[in-house]
Amino acid sequence: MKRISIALLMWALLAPASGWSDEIPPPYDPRAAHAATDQNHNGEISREEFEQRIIQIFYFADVDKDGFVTIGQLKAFDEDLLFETADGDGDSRLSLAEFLAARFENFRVADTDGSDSLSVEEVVEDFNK
Ligand SMILES: [Ca+2]
Ligand SMILES: [Ca+2]
Ligand SMILES: [Ca+2]
Repeated sequence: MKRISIALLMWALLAPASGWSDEIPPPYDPRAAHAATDQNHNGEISREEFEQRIIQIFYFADVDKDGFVTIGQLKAFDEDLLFETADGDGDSRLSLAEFLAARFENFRVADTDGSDSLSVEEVVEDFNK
């Protein structure tokens, strides 16, 4: 089974937006992904911060703005989501609700101490497993 990492998801919008010039960052840095998603910089990604990120990615991926993302649209932003698993009703496209449900399942798994938030360590651990 393909590994799902939420760090990859959180990284998704970071690289194109930040306009690196001369220095090419490593392709996926879970610490940078965590920092970018931790909006209030308290060292933890709350459910709200995580949800905001998911919604952001959904609307970026939904290029034709029909409220659904197809596998082709999503791959550009979230290449490691298990699309078939996330597509609960099997119509080959994901609603925001389906996307959120799939990603919050990942959140729950990554939150190993059950604090309802993700520390840097939890994100790094999830990334490395
Ligand atoms: Ca936070
Ligand atoms: Ca669907
Ligand atoms: Ca936690």
